[in-house]
Amino acid sequence: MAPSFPMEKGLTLSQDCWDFVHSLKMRSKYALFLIFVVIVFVFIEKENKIISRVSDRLKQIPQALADANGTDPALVLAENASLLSLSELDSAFSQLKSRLHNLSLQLGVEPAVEAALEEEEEGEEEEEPPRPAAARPRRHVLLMATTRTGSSFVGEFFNQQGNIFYLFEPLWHIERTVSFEPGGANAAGSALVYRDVLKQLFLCDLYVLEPFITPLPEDHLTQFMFRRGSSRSLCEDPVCTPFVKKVFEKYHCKNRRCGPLNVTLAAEACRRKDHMALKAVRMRQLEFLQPLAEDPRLDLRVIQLVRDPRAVLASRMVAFAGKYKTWKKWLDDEGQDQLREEEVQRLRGNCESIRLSAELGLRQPAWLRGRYMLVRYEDVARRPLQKAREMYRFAGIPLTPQVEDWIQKNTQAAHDGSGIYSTQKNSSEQFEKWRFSMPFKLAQVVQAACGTAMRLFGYKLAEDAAALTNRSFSLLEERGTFWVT
Ligand SMILES: *[C@@H]1O[C@H](CO)[C@@H](O)[C@H](O)[C@H]1NC(C)=O
Ligand SMILES: *[C@@H]1O[C@H](CO)[C@@H](O)[C@H](O)[C@H]1NC(C)=O
Ligand SMILES: *[C@@H]1O[C@H](CO)[C@@H](O)[C@H](O)[C@H]1NC(C)=O
Ligand SMILES: *[C@@H]1O[C@H](CO)[C@@H](O)[C@H](O)[C@H]1NC(C)=O
Ligand SMILES: *[C@@H]1O[C@H](CO)[C@@H](O)[C@H](O)[C@H]1NC(C)=O
Ligand SMILES: CC(=O)N[C@H]1CO[C@H](CO)[C@@H](O)[C@@H]1O
Repeated sequence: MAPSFPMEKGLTLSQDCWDFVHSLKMRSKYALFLIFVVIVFVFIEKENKIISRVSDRLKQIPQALADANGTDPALVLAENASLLSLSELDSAFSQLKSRLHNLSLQLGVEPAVEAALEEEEEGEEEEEPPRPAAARPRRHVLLMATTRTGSSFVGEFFNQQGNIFYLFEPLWHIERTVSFEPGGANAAGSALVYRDVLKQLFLCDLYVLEPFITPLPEDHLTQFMFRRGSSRSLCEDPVCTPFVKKVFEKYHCKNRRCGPLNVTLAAEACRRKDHMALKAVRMRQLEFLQPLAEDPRLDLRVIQLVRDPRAVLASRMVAFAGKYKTWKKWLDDEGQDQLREEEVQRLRGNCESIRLSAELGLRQPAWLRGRYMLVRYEDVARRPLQKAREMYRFAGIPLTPQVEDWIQKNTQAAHDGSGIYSTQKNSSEQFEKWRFSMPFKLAQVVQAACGTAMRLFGYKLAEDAAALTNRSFSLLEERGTFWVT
């Protein structure tokens, strides 16, 4: 057999193959031949992947540099990639390789071995008996959403599970630091930075956030980790260090006092947990995630959360009133004023980027196969437990009673108008509340700008004001689980 490959890998493969053979009770020489073919095929595949990944790296200059230098935004954004000399590129690339290698050693995985196992698993799904929980591969779940889509609530589904390291909106720090001035970073530039930071975070390299935190952490200690309290993993022992002295702490743990966050302790906790999940409303374009989806160390799962754009706008106009002054003015002016075209354009742009990502995901290109799931807020609101089970099944992580209990507790009998935190029976009322307070002309603008996306997601258009407020007329088309058409 191919002697140029590491022993470990060969052994793992052939061991699995033997198990396979035994389970099928076919011990003829044909089986041996088949195994040989499979192994050779896997090896060729791997070689190809490595080569193409290397050439991808070389093509993606900003990414290589960002990775090599712990994602220094100044370098990525200020420099014109074409100005970089080849030698700079070379050294960035070798640093990147070394860093990635070190990271995978720290994680205790030999990337190639893990990848080989994954491929086996996929090919022989039917025959293989379920692995014990401890031997399950580490999963990395990205909850990809936009604001006001219920992503904090859905994020809790993962935050509440003890063996998942969960981070709440870590990209907030990046958005605050990276400037979006004309001539500076464009949307693609920021997406590249977001993507690279996400990758490092998934690898438990939490230090990558430090340059983006203000004030800069000293000694890897910070009181300014955004919404630390929304991440159980950052507030439990041993990451919660004893509280010694009172210092100004912008983001603190909810139920207990902890010392400033020690990023090293957090990174260690991240490595100890079986899985990793994070929620991000700032990563908009699915296509940018391809390098993460193809990284065998990550075994990425992307859950895209969407919501009726009419409800999203209604909710944003309340939550971010300052940003929607133009809209308010237009509504109050009894239609005297035209809504500024740029506002409509922005709305359309948001809807379109969500739609394009969803269409890409549903198309299931090879790199995303089995890694993408689309979830509607409305379905979560109506059937939270069922949707949680579907998401966990998709992620390949067993759902614990801990999470089920949390969902039961937090979706029952909260008649405080907190929307999603209401019972199933009442939730249809709650999640559709916007219908009864939204002026029809506002709904019309959204329908005109977002019609294509709405049709894709199964949000029915309201023909007139009566339809919008008609309780017996549902604006939701029922859709299946994964929506693969
Ligand atoms: C970046 O490169 C492009 C073409 O490669 C050039 O048009 C542009 O002026 C450069 N920008 C800067 C800031 O050097
Ligand atoms: C990787 O680890 C080696 C040995 O521990 C060390 O010399 C090297 O500097 C590390 N590389 C990076 C980029 O951290
Ligand atoms: C943070 O935690 C690490 C790992 O336990 C420890 O070595 C380090 O001293 C801690 N840093 C501070 C400033 O306490
Ligand atoms: C639904 O909510 C209303 C109050 O808004 C309450 O009176 C009613 O009992 C609730 N129904 C159920 C089934 O919980
Ligand atoms: C409300 O919708 C139902 C179902 O589509 C329809 O039968 C009914 O006529 C509508 N009522 C009004 C007042 O439009
Ligand atoms: C490894 C590497 O290139 N590190 C550099 C990252 O960027 C900072 C400036 O922000 C430099 O000081 C480091 O030398």
